[in-house]
Amino acid sequence: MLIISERINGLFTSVGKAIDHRDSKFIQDLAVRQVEHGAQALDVNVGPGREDGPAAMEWLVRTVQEVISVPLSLDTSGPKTMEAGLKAANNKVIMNSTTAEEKRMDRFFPLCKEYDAEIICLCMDERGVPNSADSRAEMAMLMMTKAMEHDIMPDRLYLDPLVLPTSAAQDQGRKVIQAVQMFQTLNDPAPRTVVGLSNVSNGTKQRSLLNRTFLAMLMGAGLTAAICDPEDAELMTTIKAGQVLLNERLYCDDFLRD
Ligand code: THG
Repeated sequence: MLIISERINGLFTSVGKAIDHRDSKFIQDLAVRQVEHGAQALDVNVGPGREDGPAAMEWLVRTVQEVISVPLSLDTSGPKTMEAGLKAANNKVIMNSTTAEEKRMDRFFPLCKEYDAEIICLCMDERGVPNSADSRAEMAMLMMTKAMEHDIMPDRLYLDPLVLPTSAAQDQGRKVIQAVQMFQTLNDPAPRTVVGLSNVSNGTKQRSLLNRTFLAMLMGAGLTAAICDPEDAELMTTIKAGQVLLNERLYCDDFLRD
């Protein structure tokens, strides 16, 4: 399971302020802490409604790269902000993300090829989020096909079924789990899958409990990566226990130690 930290995101008030003030120390301390807690990649997002998107992304990428060397997941829907991040990045990059909208794919897949990046394919288009596992798989297949037309092989992709808040769309959790299972049948070897885990608990009182329970279910369905908070200790022990139970981590009595 690839653990991608969700925390370098201007959506968090403190991070948004740090980006506004170009507070390198705050961002660097956070990035280091995330990696120390087990993040194997960092999702970097300058936050919504920003006029200085490209400049903020360039600064954010340079700032975190001074202290950590894990891959970055550049989280933006803006092509200019994305390109600023791609230009500034030294290490492996995951573009987060294209959707199934034609104009987004036509802009983002060439960038993906040019910068030799990996890319997350998010199951939504101009009509919104598909309402079933089948329609998510259909949309994932469409993005995979379109990527291949741009000479991007399926092994460069992460398919994201798009997790919705259980407080608002309770019927979607099961459909997302089914979609993760179906995605793996779309190619051989099975395509990788990713979710933005904390979406599921948005607007609820039991965020951590819902996050880790959903993650355990998704791991059982074969999920390969999650954007989540590695500082959530119970989430991290759930991941370790899941890996032991799926025979992906060697069992020993002290399996929580490493
Ligand atoms: N798929 C992909 N990328 C994504 C998502 C996804 N990126 C963004 C998001 N979803 C994953 N990251 C987060 C980050 C923060 C929160 C949820 C998901 C979150 N934040 C608090 C909130 O909104 O309540 C902020 C609280 C605060 O201000 O402290 O929940 O699905 N590919």
